[in-house]
Amino acid sequence: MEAFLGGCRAALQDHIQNKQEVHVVLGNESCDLDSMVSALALAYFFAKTTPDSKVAFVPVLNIPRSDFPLRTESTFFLREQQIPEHLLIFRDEINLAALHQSGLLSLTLVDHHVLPSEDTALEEAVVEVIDHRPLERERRLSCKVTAELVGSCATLVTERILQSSEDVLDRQTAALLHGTIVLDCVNMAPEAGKVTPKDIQYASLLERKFPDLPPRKDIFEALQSAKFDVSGLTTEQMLRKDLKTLSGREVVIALSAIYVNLQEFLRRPGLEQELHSFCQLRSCNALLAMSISFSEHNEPFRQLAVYSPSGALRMAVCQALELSCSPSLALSPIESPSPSICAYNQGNTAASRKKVLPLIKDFLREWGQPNSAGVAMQPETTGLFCKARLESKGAESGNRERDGAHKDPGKPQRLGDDLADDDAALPPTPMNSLVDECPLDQGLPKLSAEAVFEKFNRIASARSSTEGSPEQK
Ligand SMILES: [Mn+2]
Repeated sequence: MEAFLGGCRAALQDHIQNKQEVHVVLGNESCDLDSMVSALALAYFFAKTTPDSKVAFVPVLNIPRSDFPLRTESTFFLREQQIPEHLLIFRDEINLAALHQSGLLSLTLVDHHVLPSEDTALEEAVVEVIDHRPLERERRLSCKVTAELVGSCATLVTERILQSSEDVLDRQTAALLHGTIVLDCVNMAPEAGKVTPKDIQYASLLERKFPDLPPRKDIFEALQSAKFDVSGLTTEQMLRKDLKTLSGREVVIALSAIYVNLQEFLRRPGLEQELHSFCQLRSCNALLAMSISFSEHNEPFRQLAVYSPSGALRMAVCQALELSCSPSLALSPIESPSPSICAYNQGNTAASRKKVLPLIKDFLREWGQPNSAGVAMQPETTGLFCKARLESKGAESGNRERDGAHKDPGKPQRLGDDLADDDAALPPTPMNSLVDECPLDQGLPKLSAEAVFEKFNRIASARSSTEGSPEQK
């Protein structure tokens, strides 16, 4: 794998110069471990199985290189497997549109199957799709489609490789695929609702072929903690790692998920200045930092902090959150290092960011209205606001342009996180954010016979409902 990656950049240059075909294998824009590993492994497999080909096979990570440090589980796993990051090719290092315009591009999509709107021009270049979510789009007959509802796209890539040529797989590639399947399938625990029989089949096959692969439990724990290990990140990177931005008529509020204890975060040196520049850079008027950490018994613990240089806005946001009744966040104030930051423990641990987003959307609708212009809302007003929220449910799409969630322009959309938050029609992708909601939200699951039974029922019915699809392989 490493030798293959080492030659990719030169091959790419060479093929562009000599006007020869470049076949790019592209993961989705979240560039999570599954997307990265599926792209690397499949491109490697293509290159190995077509040795005399005039085509250059190039895996491309679908984020700018500067965002890669935020994908902590991916950087960790590459280090573990001794694959240097500089060998990788990122989306900002290859001009796919230009390649396509000169007729040199063919594209295989892994871990997604619908290109984002900015990339629709590339649609004609797609020759193959391997994805593990329900298909949303019919494709041309010439496009080869593999779509199965398994826990990890890496499972389908492993299947593809092992079914055609067993000897292609080296240990590095096998370790990458195996670790990804184990992480995506939550250590193959049926009660987490991710794993399918096929994931188990291919994880086991990899283990049989490479008996020295570390135990699943060890890999899972290492990757899971790397995923939320933000200790190596700057404050700016921590805030950017899992960020959503909501805009109203007059103000923009950023919501950042942070994966440390809030007190620890609030102790970071120069924090107020960092928050200030973060907001300024993104034209945000306020920042809501939502933290989740876990007790030693794996119980989730949520806290949140509200920052705004504007006292009136900060107080109004705090009041809206404190007085919210659907859901009640059960906030209790904790000490903060600065008057421009209000910090809370959040008693309601079930109120994920997904549940807080509508509160902020409603707040933005109210803010700047005649009855609250420029001043903090009074409790009575907020009471009305709470009622208004219930009434406005279902009518939300009317306000889409103004109040709808939109992504931070500096950061590519993260498919997995956004589904429940905005109205945009995005393909469903696996969850990446613990703050939003994930199978581990309530801590690691306990195994029960009912859970296993329920899970297999679910798989069986998902199967029978997709079997009729002509694109199913
Ligand atoms: Mn995936």
